[in-house]
Amino acid sequence: MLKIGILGYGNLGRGVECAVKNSPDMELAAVFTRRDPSSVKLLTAGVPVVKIEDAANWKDKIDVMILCGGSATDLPKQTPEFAKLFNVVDSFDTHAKIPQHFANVDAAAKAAGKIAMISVGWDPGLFSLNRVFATSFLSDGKTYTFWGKGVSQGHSDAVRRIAGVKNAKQYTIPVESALETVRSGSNPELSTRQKHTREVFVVLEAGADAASVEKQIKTMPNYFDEYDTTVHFIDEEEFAKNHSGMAHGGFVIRSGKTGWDGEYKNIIEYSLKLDSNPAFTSSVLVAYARAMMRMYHAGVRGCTTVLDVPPAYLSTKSAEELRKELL
Ligand code: API
Repeated sequence: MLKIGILGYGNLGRGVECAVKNSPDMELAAVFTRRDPSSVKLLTAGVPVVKIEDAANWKDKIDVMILCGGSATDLPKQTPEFAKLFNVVDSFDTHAKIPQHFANVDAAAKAAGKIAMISVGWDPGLFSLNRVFATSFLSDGKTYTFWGKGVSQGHSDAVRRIAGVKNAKQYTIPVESALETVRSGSNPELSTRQKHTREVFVVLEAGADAASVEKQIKTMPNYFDEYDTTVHFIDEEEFAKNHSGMAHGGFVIRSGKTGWDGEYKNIIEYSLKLDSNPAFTSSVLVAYARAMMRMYHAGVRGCTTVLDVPPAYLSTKSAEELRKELL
């Protein structure tokens, strides 16, 4: 049995708890929180909730710590810090900052003799794998990623970190005409702005300055500055009534040519339709935690990503079963 720790008990943390429950080879050892532990009610009976400051006491009692904080401010600090004590998995999703985050986590994990895996989920994660597959199989072509329409946890979290914001939800909306052109195989040049728009619903704290919050959202680097973003200010009642969902999904599409003179046209499309973005991300995190520990036992140390994982390591089935049933 793999002993799993969860650090951060929000939507993602709760999702990991559910995914661990449904994994026959894992058990939840403890949940670590910044909040007062007595205020955190788990779904699993009998599992301790521990203050994050006391995590070091659990050093030898946890095989993998799954970090469930946000990419905007939590993970850049937490993942390197906890990689000194535990084997860690995170879902860091600021694409532009992945190389720096990887270097920080790699140094910490190698110094401690631990393994780590960053940027696990569906994008980055499963979509990254599909971009690598498609680009390798159709070397003469073009790859497109579309998200939505759906709730980006990363963007919603980033908005909630702005002073004066009480609650926020961000919808990523694909530009349908761009998606259609791409599906036709015509390989257009599309800028970031031409592929998606973003829509944000914000509940302000009393006395907060709406104009300033709107400006901070629209100019936020890596999250909003390259997009056309609409911001709506609403009250808590409307937020609870109309914005409680967390559905998301998207597409990775590559069209490319094969043959002597590129005479054959091919389109690869990978698609996800998710009722709950964090619940799905969590089940990806848990499968990669299993795979990461197989890599650890094979001698791998330092930071890794989904691109380094042999697919058979993800499964609870044996290599023989996989060859017979899924190959
Ligand atoms: C978006 C995507 C979503 C990726 C999924 C996940 C998240 O703009 O909607 O934050 O929800 N980047 N990384």
